[in-house]
Amino acid sequence: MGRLVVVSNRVPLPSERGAKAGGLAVALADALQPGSLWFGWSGRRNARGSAVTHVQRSDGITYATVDLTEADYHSFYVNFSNGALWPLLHYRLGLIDFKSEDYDGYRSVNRQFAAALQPLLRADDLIWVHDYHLIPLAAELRGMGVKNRIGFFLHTPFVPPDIFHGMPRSVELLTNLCAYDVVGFHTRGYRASFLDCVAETLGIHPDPDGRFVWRGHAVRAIVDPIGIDADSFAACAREAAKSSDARLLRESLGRGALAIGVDRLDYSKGLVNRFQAIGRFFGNYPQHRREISFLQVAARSREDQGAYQRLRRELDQIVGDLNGRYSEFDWTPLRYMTRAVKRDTLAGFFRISRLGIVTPLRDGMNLVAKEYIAAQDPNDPGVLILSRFAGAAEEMTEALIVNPYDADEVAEAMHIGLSMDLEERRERWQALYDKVTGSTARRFCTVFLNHLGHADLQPERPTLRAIS
Ligand code: GDG
Repeated sequence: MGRLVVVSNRVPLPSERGAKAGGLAVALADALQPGSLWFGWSGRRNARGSAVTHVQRSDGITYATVDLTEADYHSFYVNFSNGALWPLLHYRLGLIDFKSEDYDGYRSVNRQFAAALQPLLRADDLIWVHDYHLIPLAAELRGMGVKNRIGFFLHTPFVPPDIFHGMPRSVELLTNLCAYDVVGFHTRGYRASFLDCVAETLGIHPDPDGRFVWRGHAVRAIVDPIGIDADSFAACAREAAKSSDARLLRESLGRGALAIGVDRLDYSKGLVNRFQAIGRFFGNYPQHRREISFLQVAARSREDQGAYQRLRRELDQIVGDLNGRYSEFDWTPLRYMTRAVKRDTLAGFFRISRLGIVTPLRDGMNLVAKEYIAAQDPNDPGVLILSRFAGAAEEMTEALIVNPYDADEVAEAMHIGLSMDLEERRERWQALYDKVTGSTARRFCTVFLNHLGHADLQPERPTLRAIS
């Protein structure tokens, strides 16, 4: 295989990794061998924009980044990527704020990225592009004569045609995806939605393996669920559960148990519904008051967007109402933090929690569900409550699967989880742990790169049909 070139919107520069190290850097750790290149945005905004490429090396890996102008940052990143594509891909058509000038900015930044990346490429590089910010990148690179294998992985869900076409310029975005050799999704459902869009919109009928040809170019859509490095997370949790932070947290609970939620502060994560369900739980099951405290860590994100500012205000109010209503002078039902907590500290908190609450309204995968399972004590594991609308629910069927919109159902799952006997907790946890350790970050990378590097991308049975 040739050199691996990873492209993502934000590059986690080694010099900047702090408390919130994680995400893509952890997922790709095994794939990023010395000699690899990681390209993307530096996170900086200035007047020069992408004119200069900054290069730094660490552990044999080259990190090449460009800056964005203030105008590009707003149109490409804030307005189109996060203000239009993100809600679209999470089924929230009502939140889409589409402006054609933002779309032009999105295309322009993808062109700038392609122009900055192209001179750095070698003929046999394998290029792996990540996420919705960069859908047009392969089309731009192809336009510049780049013939390398290029793969794309979408970290969010993909939506059915009726939703997808709610977005202006959707056909252009779809055909842009067809400029990749491999397009990866977390679940069978997302891939099916993409292939439905291809069939309905382009009149092409992919074969059962997700292969099709678009304008002479062979494309393959694959299912490749992302995972975590479960062994190292479990080891980290074992140590962190002995730390002073975990001890202080446990002491603060008295004889009560802990339920934990950890999410970016994002409307897709279902925090409003979750807090309503917690209120319903204490209302419907008063016997559990004082028996359990909820801890929600919701690190602030995308704070320059109106939808996120409104969400934060709404959550502040719900937390205030809930705690005002149910608190006792020596017990708080819901502890709510909007700043990030260190990764190993979180692992320890997961381990000492009796319930893990993961109830997004939509989520591509949700790694917290996997981390919670990896962190548990095998002798006394906690119970995972998981939304049916998280990609993780396709695999993690032994969790208590809930509809996050149904406050009564989520409250009941909390009651069931708290009342569950040790034998059932162990059985469920073991089955989930086997899945989490079998579908790791390493496997995710290997599967994708095998398809990108070795797959015979010629469709076996291409079937082309024009729209009549
Ligand atoms: C996107 C997709 C998909 C969270 N708070 C803190 C913190 N975290 C860590 C978690 C976890 C990661 O961030 C979040 O991953 P998720 O998967 O839950 O969600 P997104 O950030 O929305 O990620 C998602 C993912 O891409 C991968 O494809 O699963 O569906 O939306 O690792 O533990 N880490 C630290 N402090 C925090 O306060 N250190």
